[in-house]
Amino acid sequence: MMKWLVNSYKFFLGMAIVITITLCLFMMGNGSAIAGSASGNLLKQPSINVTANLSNSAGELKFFPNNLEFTTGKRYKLQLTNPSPQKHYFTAKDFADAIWTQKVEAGNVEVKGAIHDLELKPKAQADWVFVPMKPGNYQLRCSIAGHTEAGMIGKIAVVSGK
Ligand SMILES: [Cu+2]
Repeated sequence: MMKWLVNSYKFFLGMAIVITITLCLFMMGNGSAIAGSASGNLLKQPSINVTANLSNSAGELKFFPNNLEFTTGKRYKLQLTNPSPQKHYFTAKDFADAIWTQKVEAGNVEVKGAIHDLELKPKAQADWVFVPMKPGNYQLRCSIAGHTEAGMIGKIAVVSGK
């Protein structure tokens, strides 16, 4: 009888510890994403610079490169340049929904908050600073009439950093 009591006591104590650890891990997991964007810990991380061009000086309707890859939980500065003689868009709505945008810097202006697409005039440059949150494969395109159809498209992959 006594042994049974001790064994069930151990069992319940073990269960309680497992549940407590699980709850703690769950809360830490949830908290880190929020803490990352809110507390600024992540913002102290030096950014990983990635460059992409919208078209080129010859005016080809392509992105250079047309394949981009990012990792969740890292801070990036995507440096976009339009070296062509006409305006282009960097449109990636689902990608924009899968990241946390810190800011977009262009000229002397910093735009904070959610961004879905950027229009770059000829010779324009803009830096998009963000932290990818959700892994997935996302479509990139230029939404100027006819440009997507002409092949001004690309792929953006977000891979899990865990
Ligand atoms: Cu275009």
